[in-house]
Amino acid sequence: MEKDNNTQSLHHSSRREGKGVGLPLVSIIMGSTSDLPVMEKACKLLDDLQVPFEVNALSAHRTPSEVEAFAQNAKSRGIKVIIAAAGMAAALPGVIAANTTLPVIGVPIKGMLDGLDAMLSIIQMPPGIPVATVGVNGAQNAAILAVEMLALSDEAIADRLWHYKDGLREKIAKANKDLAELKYDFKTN
Ligand code: AIR
Repeated sequence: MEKDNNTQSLHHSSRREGKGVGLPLVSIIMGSTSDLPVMEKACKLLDDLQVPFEVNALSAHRTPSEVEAFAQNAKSRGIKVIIAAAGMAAALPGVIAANTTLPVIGVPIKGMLDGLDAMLSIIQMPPGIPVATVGVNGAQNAAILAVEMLALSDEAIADRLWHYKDGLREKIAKANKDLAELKYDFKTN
């Protein structure tokens, strides 16, 4: 992990800037640092909405006992939601979900087969062990879903989330203004 430049810079900046924001509420876990370019979108969203989070790599296949220990201890450490990302035979979110009562959001990472392998591995959980699965590479949506869960019991977070969603509405209002400028002989608006 220390050899990976992306991870190192993320690690350093969170150590530098994350002091004093309190304990993490969201834990982002990825199967490999090769998933980081996708998962940085989740980090950015949580940062923008001022939600304390941690980010680590664990693999259901390469470090199975560490995954179990992480999942079993997450709740007592104050974590409220887990976002777990993996590609290929993506067992990580399901194994975490099997070892905690916290909600687990799974992010299928596109590697082979356009990410269909990972998506089906994450979404097709047996009855009793659900994983809330977002689309392939849907890291940003995973973070928004996590924030929506936190917003159920935190008004300040709910306010920031509302502000974020307002921004999306404004974006479409602006898009429609731009589209109104398009000139075609048979365009009626
Ligand atoms: N992976 C790692 N352990 C188990 C799985 N399924 C996934 C990672 C990554 C892919 O395998 O989540 O998406 C390739 O990992 P790497 O480390 O070879 O780049």
